[in-house]
Amino acid sequence: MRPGSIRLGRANLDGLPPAIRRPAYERSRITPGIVHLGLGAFHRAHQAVVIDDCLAAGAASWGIVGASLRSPDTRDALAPQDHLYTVATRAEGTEHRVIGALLDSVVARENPAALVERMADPAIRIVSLTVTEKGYCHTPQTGDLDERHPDIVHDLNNFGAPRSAPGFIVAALARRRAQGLSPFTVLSCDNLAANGHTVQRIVTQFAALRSKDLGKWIADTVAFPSIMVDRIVPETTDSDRDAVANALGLRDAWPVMTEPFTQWVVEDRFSAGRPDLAAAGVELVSDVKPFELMKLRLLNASHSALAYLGYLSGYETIADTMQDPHFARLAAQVMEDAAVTLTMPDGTDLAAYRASLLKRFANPALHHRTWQIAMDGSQKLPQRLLGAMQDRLRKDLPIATHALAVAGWMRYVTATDEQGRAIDVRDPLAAEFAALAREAGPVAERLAPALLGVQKVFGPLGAEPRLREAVTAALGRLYKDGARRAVETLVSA
Ligand code: CS2
Repeated sequence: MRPGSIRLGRANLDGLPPAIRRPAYERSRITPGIVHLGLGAFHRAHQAVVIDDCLAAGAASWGIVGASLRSPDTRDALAPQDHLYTVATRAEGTEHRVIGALLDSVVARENPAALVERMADPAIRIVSLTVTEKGYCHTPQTGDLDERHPDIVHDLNNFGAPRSAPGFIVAALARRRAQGLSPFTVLSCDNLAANGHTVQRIVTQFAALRSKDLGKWIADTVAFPSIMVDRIVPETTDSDRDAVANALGLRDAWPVMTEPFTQWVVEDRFSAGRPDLAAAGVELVSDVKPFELMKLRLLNASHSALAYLGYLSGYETIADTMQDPHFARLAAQVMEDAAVTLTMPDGTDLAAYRASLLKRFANPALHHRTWQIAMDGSQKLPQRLLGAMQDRLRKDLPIATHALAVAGWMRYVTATDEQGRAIDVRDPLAAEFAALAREAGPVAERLAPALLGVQKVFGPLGAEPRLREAVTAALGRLYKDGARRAVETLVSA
């Protein structure tokens, strides 16, 4: 038989090669305490690994039920293997670990009422989310619920059978309140600015549209801790699946690939208890904001800069991009410029953090595509790049580096690359950007102001004369010289 033609599952865990780490607990005794919305690769390589450690330390009532909001793909891949899957950690070598923390999975679209019911189960004490920035149905620039978002309009009219993450949370909380149950903690694990506060605002705004009392009850009783999460998790490819099958001698339909580094900083405010996260390496703090901003403005900002400008320069992955010394310098410069906008608690070594990010980006074992990170820029720009630009302008500091990154995004969302080929732009506002680009033509003086006028992304900052000037000049260089030369010129200045 071909190696890996038998499927990973409960029955063959004991037969795995000795080098493969497996759940260090009796899985049949584990019961669910967490419902997680957004069962993607990031959750499975990050939070689920931490929970796996908690379960091994004896926290048997904190297993995870995962929900995909739309696609059945993850459930279809994992259900036949008893929801076991492999995390492959890649650097010089690869380490494999089979995770058992995920006990079950559901597809919200197939039966939304059943998911609401599961979330309302008194055993569930945490509802966590990784639904990506756009999954919050909010306006990234202001942090408010987008009341005209089609999913929100739908959910207000179909309260018991929602589609959106805010819709599910509010429906389940309403159910708990009606049954006299205490609420669960809502834990947003996405890269939003002040994620806990932001999701609290979105959820209470949604609830208040339904009923004032419900909105107030949520505001008064539900905890929304903010957190900072960090682990680089590229999309799994078929060759990754083959490599994992070779290591396991069994087929895993959806393993996840990641790096050795992992970090989770959590505000310690839970309304219904939590597992002993500190024992599993989580940093519990009273205020996570400085760490969140540090990560968004150093890691994610330079990631986005590398993604847009690297993609335009023909680089497929972040590691390829980092091999070009000018781009490595660009990433360092984005971080350096952002660092002066941060106020960190005593003892934080920002220089060491920056150096470690550059090393992580350069990890050649991770095939992290620039195209993947380039996705959903409209939802990412404000917290990654624009906040730092605003702070630098306030201090009268130059913004040329960040302006080139924003111009790279503009050039990218025109949907035509430097060779005239189409770019597959994935963004909720892609059609609006393409229309603006068509109207403006490839002329920086027309395109930059047109895109800066998109309020949902730029808000009032788009009208700032110094920002307009810097971004227009950078876009002009991209059109004239191309992204590689423009980056070289910037970092050599
Ligand atoms: C990336 C992040 O896709 C992206 O936009 O910048 O997913 C990044 O890899 C993670 O935030 C790292 O923790």
